Amino acid sequence: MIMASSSPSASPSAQLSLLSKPLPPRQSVQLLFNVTQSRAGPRGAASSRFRCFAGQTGFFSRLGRLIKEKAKNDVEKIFSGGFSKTRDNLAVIDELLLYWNLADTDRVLDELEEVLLVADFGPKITIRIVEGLREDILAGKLKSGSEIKDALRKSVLEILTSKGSKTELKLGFRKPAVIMIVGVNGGGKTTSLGKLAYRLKNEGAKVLLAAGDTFRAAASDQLEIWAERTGCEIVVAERENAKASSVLSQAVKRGKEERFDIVLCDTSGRLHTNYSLMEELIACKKAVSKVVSGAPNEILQVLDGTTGLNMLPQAREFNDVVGITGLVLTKLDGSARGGCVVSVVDELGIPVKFVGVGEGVEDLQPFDAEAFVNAIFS
Ligand SMILES: Nc1nc2c(ncn2[C@@H]2O[C@H](COP(=O)(O)OP(=O)(O)O)[C@@H](O)[C@H]2O)c(=O)[nH]1
Ligand SMILES: [Mg+2]
Repeated sequence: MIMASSSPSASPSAQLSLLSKPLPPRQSVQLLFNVTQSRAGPRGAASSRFRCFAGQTGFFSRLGRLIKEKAKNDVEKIFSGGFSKTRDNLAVIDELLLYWNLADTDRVLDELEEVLLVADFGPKITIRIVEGLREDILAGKLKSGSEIKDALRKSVLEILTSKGSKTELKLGFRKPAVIMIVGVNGGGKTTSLGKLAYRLKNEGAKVLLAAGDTFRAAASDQLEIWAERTGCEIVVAERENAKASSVLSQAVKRGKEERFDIVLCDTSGRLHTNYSLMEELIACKKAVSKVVSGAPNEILQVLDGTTGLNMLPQAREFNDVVGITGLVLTKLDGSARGGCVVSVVDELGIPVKFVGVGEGVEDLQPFDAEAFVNAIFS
């Protein structure tokens, strides 16, 4: 096993966090948390949140929480870039509702249905939303275009929060926490892993990358670039045709010995229909759990947002085989089909934990249902 080491210092942009200079992991997390607390104002909610997470398992809870909290500060970015195509697509709704009157209800709702389908909300959800609106309009509960729009936003938010509300990373309490990234080829696994490493590192975690994509020679080179970019260490296979499970196992062993906080495991892309490759994922999961009990703490499946509803069978199959704890929906910047986020959560009941909104190091947003709804229906 070659343990390639990258530069230990964070890239200049990595230091653009709330800290002016890098601090040791524990200290920086604590410091950042205090900043979050003071931003939240003097009200009780923030201080009780602090007490609640200050136990022995505090580090990982705080980390998962912090990353989520900070998403709220990133909302503007999602507005300005991430979901712009979806938003443009849904902007027709405003025009539709501007001239709405009761007599016109059927035509307006038919058109609304079409707009939602084009944005990939999926037939089931689209019908549920539109019929819910029709009922409320006919019952006299919604009396204007803006009330209808508010009701539409509320129903989307309700779907997202009732089925997929646990969007924080759950990292357990043993070090290192292990996160495995899985999915089909080209979906954005390696890129998302790199962006996640950047976020975690910025929050003060000591992160180790594991190049578990042993099928393609170029795959570990790609991950090494991310290791350099984010200032993280990396473990790569020492020989060709190494088993992915043994690379991941070695990485987690090193993570344990050297007190890393988190090991991020990349894996090869595989079609959900390829049985032997899916078996390999099970082997990876087992190998990792032998080193640290309870690991992997998260198995995140990366889904390509541009494939829209085609991602559903893929996600179901991966979930059946390895048990997916969260989804990462990528390439939502390039797609007008952001509504698929809603169908995926509703159909699978698996929370979307992150969304990819670009190729840059900062283009991975922790998923926040309210911010998402605001972004697409602004
Ligand atoms: N626009 C955009 N491109 C992305 C995003 N995530 C990944 N990509 C691109 O998708 C391609 C495949 O990504 P990669 O991480 O290699 O996929 P993998 O095969 O699943 O590991 C690369 O060109 C990435 O830059 C995203 O959120 N937005
Ligand atoms: Mg890859």
